[in-house]
This record gives sequence, structure tokens and C-alpha cells, in this order.
Amino acid sequence: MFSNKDSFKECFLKRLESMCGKGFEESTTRDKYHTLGNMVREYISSKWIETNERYRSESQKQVYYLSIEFLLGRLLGQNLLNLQIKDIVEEGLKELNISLSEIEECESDPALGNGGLGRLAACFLDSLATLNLPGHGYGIRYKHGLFDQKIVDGYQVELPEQWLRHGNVWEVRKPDESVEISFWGRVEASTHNGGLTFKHVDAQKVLAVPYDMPVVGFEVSTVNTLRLWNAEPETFSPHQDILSYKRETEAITDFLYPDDTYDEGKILRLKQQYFLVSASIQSIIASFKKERSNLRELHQHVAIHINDTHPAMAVPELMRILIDVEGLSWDEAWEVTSQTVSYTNHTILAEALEKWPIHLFKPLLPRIYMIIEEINERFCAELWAKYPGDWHRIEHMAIIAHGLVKMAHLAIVGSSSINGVAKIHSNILKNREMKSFYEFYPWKFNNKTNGISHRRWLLKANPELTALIKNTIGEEWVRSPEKLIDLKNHLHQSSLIEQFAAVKRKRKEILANKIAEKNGIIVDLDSIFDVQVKRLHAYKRQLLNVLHIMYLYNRLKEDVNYTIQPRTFIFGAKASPTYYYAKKIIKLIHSLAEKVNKDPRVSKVIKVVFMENYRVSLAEGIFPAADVSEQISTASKEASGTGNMKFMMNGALTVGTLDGANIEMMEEIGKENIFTFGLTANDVLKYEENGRYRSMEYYHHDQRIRQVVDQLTNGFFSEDEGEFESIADSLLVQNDQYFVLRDFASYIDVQEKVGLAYQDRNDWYEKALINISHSGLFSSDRTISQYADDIWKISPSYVKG
Ligand code: B1N
Repeated sequence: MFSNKDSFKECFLKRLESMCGKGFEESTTRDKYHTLGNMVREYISSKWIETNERYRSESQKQVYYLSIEFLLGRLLGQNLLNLQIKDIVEEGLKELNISLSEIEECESDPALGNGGLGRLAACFLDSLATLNLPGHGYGIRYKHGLFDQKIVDGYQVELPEQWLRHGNVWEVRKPDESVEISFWGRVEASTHNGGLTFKHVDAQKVLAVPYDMPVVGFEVSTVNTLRLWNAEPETFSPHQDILSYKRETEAITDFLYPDDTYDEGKILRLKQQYFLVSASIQSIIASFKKERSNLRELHQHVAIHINDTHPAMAVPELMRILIDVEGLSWDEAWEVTSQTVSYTNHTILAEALEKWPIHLFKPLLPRIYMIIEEINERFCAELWAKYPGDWHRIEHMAIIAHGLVKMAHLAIVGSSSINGVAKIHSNILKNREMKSFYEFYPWKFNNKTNGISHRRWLLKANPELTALIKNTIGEEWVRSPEKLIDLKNHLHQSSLIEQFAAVKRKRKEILANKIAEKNGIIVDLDSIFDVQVKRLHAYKRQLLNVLHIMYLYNRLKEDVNYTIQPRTFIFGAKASPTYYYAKKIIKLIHSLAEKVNKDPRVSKVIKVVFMENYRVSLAEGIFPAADVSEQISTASKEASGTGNMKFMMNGALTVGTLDGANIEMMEEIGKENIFTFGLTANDVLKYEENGRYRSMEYYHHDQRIRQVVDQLTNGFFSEDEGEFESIADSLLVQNDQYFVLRDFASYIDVQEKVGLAYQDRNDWYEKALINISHSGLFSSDRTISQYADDIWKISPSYVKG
């Protein structure tokens, strides 16, 4: 293949010609991307094959991570880095007058996820491979990932995402490993050797075709697999209406549902879930059977993890195969299934909890429904035995109740482990949301605080900071991120602080250029880059951030002597297309930007920037440039957050509530190095119980609040005074469900402290470096090691010799 710059160049030029049928001069950047991508995939393939053979020959336990989303981000740059050939390639290309980063820009982001949950799955794959753990992802090959966002006159419009338009160099189609998925039809019972057996008949069959993508470990020879399933019509059996059959089939993997922490409850989504689950379980069983025959031992060799409840049908599907296909008894199958499956809960928001109406579920998946009924009956009998006569508790804990199938209950009953994603979230699960389940199965519940891949969010996203850290403490931290703590020994060196300041400035400059290019706004590099990037949701409280900016605007307008540390407020957020409130907030941010940026005096000190189409590749340019990280969710609502960790790792200081992983960040770095404010989770939960919060009181008693809330409807922003009425209503008429007004004063105070703190730049950067030095705890390598040891019981597999 190639082992140095020169052999790379030679190889590249030959390949470019043979692949594109063009000479070097005629070739486009995309041609070059395709050529390089194919070369890299080939470079990977021998390691990939070797890894699979190693897993087959050693009788290692394997873990399969089932997720409806994998938000991978671009792969070329990360693969080059992980394979340790980035330098050879970059220099070789440079000699041919080609810029690697330009080629990288050609790759479309595989946006097969909405936000935190999907990105977490991607970080986990990266850590599994790097830790040489036998772990693979199973997901869906959506033809259209998360929509592209365009802003037109301040409003979000959605365009279909088209990541496959120019092909995908990383995938390998494996038609021979396709499996059949059955929908609709009915269940036929018959007696066999004195027992009842069940058959799903008259089903409509769909083919699940796997596309495998390599997951390259960092500086190791392990290459794991992400298997994405594509729905295709089956060609053998005759169909009455072949065209509608084809259309319906392909629709299953046509698009990703654009909902984050929200359950849409549509039948196509249910089809997606069963399609993913059935294809994955069949494939897992098939590879198990290549090496072994006794399915009663499955749980000793295989762990199946379900990422939230979206793949919770893994439980009844595994039962179905073990009983109907493999001939195990119910009790044998249940033992194996419940020992094999484990489950992560990612949210307690009621609107995100999946509950399927029986009338949708039962006709689509008749045999699966039957099995869930049986699981439910046996579970309720156990409850009855423990809590005789406690109808209320049993009704509340049942898997099927009031015409609904509760997927979280199914997942809990069918798993050996249930984990939350940050300490506070796991505690809320145990003591509140899932209290009765915790009382019944205390041993199942545990915490695994989320983490992020420092390879993507530091090494790849911030090469400048990476180089500085290497120069300061060496390279051990690259393999062992907890070693970042060594940076603390160098804090007294003014040179480190100065160099860090230079890195931050450089990254702010790069982002500022992008903002100038995309938004036509010139921002001040000496201003605080104050950033809130995440999905738009009421509980994340982008509105609180907006009201603070309105307050600053008002003060600056009213008092010519009022001075503040200049700030650039940067937002990035997609709103679910049907989420009316979220879309209004996007419009509000744009109206505010218009008002602020056009004001000759105010715009000298503050600017508001909305960056369109927030996604992984854009994020890689934003985190390194941030001074302030906004993590301002209503306490108790953000299960963990992971953006908070990405900012921390890049040396931004957090303004945050005591929510999710913010709390563990504070415990780690100390109260002096984070700006916390607002109600605690207990305060919020108490208010929710006693109903004593009256947002109107805060409106009446705080003139600053009254002014900004009034400005939403008094023509301050727009000719159309009704434009933001629904937002004002959410705060007053609907009693401010997320305690925005309750936390307003506290937020203003803490933001003032931030402004003052930034004036002592030395001290600020020292705090930033302390944040970085503790960020190793939030590496997904730590998280994955804990899953591997405590839940999956898997160990690394190393190449011998
Ligand atoms: O999962 C992340 C957490 O860091 C976030 O705090 C949490 O909000 C996020 C339905 C979800 N929870 N639930 C979802 C996504 C898509 C969907 O269709 C729910 N996402 C989260 C990682 O743990």
C-alpha cells in the first residue's frame, strides 16, 4: 500500500486516474476525496479482517450496542489520525499542492442522529475500538439524516439531508448477510409434542441488508464494525401491488425522525424500531451459531445493550427467536434474555417516554405483542406475590396498561442492568421516576456518567491546544486522558498561560472568519465568546440566555455610563420541524440579533450571532473558540449533557445550573472554577410537587423582568406584535414551566461575575487550564471501561506477538 510520503503520492496519483478516469489537472476536489477515502478504507481493510478473525478465534465475549442513532460526524480526518497516517498524507498532498482540510470539507457529515444520544453512541464506538474491546454498533442506514437547516428571514426552514448523494466510501454492502423481517399477518398456534407452538403467518416480509462501516481504534490494530441496516423489498415472493410494497418498504429507512427527547408515536417509527431490532438480533444469533450451538449459554458470550428504549423490542424479539425458532422453553429463554440485555435511560422528561398504543402495536407485530403480554402477565404475578392486594402499585408498574405498551417498563423488566447517565440523573431514577422498580430490583440500577471522545473533541477538533498540551506534559495523556491532570503542575508558568491565550485567540480568529463569511458579522476577538450550542428545547432554556441579552441591551441604552466587558453571544440550534415554540425562539434570536447588531452603540459591546445548521463538523470549529459555555437547563431536566464536557476540554468556563454532569464537573474542578446559579434539582422537584411557583410574582416584583417580558409583545422587535406572544404566554399565562423567570435574577448576577472575572485574563486562563486538566474524567474511555467491567463483563482482546 503506502508507508511513506512518496509511496503515498505515487499511489494517490495512480488511483486518481483509475478511479475517476481523469488526469490530475482535470480532477475535482470531490474526485480527490473519493480517491483518498477509498485508499484509506483499503488501508483499513486488512486490520478489519484481522480483528474479525481474532474475535472469532478467541472465544471472547462480544457486546452489541443497539441504537436508533449514531451521530458519527466526518470520518476521513478521524480515520487518518487514528491510523497514524495523517502526517504522511497531509505532507504528500501538500507537495501535490492539495490541501487536506479542503478535501475533508468535501465529506458530508453522516448526520444519523439528533444530538447527545446519537453522538454518545459515536463516542462509545470510538472508545470501544481504541480500548481493543470487542464491541459493535447496530443502527439504521437512513437515506436522509437529520434535516439541513436554512434560515430565511429569521425563520428555520428544513431541507432534506443527502449524505449518500455522492456515495459513501466507508461502507461495505453485505447482501449475503441480509435477513428477513416480518410485519403484519397473524399468529397461528399449534400443538407439538404436547406443547403449544406459535407461527407468524401471512406476514409482509422486508429484507434488511447490512452495510458495514469500519470503526478504527486510535493507534491500535483493532477495527470494529458499525452495521447499518437498509430496508429493501424482497424479490422472491409475489405481491399484489408491487409498487406500493416497494415504496412502503423503502420508507422504513428513508429518514431519521428529527425529534430529540420527544416521542412522536408514529407507526413508521415503530416499524423502524422493530426493523433495527429484528435484523440485529437475527444477525447476532447467526454469528453466535457459527462458533457455538448451545443458545442456553448465549449470555456468557454475548451482551446486548439498548440505547434508551427505542430498541427495547430486543427483549421480546430475542425471546421469540429462542422459543419459536430455537425451541427453548419460556423459562430457559427468559433466563438467557434477561441476562443478555442491558439498558441505558437517557431522560426523565415525560414527553420523551415511549408508550405505544396497543391498536398500533398488535396488528403490526402480532407475535411480539403476544410475547410482551406474556412477559407482562408473569411480571404482574411476581408483583402480586410480593405486594398482594396492592393493585395501585401493580397497575402503575405493569408493562401494558390503559391501552398502552410502556417501553421503559419492558426494558427494565427484561434487562440485567439499568443505568442513568450522570449521578444526579441515576439518583432521580432510583428515588423518583423509577422508584417502584428500584424497590423491586435494587441490584439492577447503577450510574454510568457520560463521556466524550477526546480524540474527536480535542485531538481532531483542536490540534493547536493538543500541541500545546503535548509540549507541556508530554504525550501520555493521549492514551490515558486522566493524565491531563499533570497540566496542574505547570499552572505557575506564565508561559503556559500565555501560550494558552494565544491558542484560544487563534481559534477565536478562525471562528470569527467563519462568522464573517457566513453571517456577514464582524466580531471582536477581545470580546467574551459566550456560546450556547445544542438542540433547541424549552428545558434547555435558550430563552433565559435571550432575556439576559435583552436586559444588557436595555441597560446599555438607558445608561450611557454603563460599561461591560464586550461579549459575542453565539447560538447554534436546530428545532424539531413540528415544535412550534422552539421555532419561535429561533426567530426571537434572529430578531434580537437584528436589533443588537444594528445599534451603533450597543453593537460595539455586544453582538449576537446565530450559526446556521449546527452539526458535528460545525461544532468542531466552535468548542475550541469558546470562552463561556452555557449549560443552563432547568435543574433536574438535563440527564447529563455532553456538550458541557466538550467545552470544558477546550478550556471554556461553564455558566451552569446544578444539573446533569455539570455537578460532577464542579465536584472535580472546585466551585471557584465554574459559575453556577439557579434553583437546585430539589428546589425544582419540590415546586413541581407543591405547585407553589407563581411566575407572575417575579414579573411584578422585578422591573428588569417586566421590561424584557413586555418587550416580547410591545412592538420592540417587530411590526407584528403577535410574533412572540406565545413565548410571553409560556412565561406568564402558562406559569413558566421551566422556571426561566425564577432563575432570571440569579443568572444576571452570575453573568455579571463572569464579566468581571474575564477582566483578570491571567486568572481566567488559569481557571480554563484547570478545567482542561480535569476533563480527562469525562473521557468516554472512562465511561466505556465502566460499562465493560460492571455491565457487559467484557475484556480487551489484544493481538498476540
Ligand atoms: O441523551 C444525552 C444526554 O447527555 C442528554 O442530557 C439527554 O437529553 C439525551 C428520544 C432522545 N435523552 N433522550 C434523548 C433522543 C432522541 C429521541 O428520539 C430521546 N436524548 C437524550 C446522552 O446521554
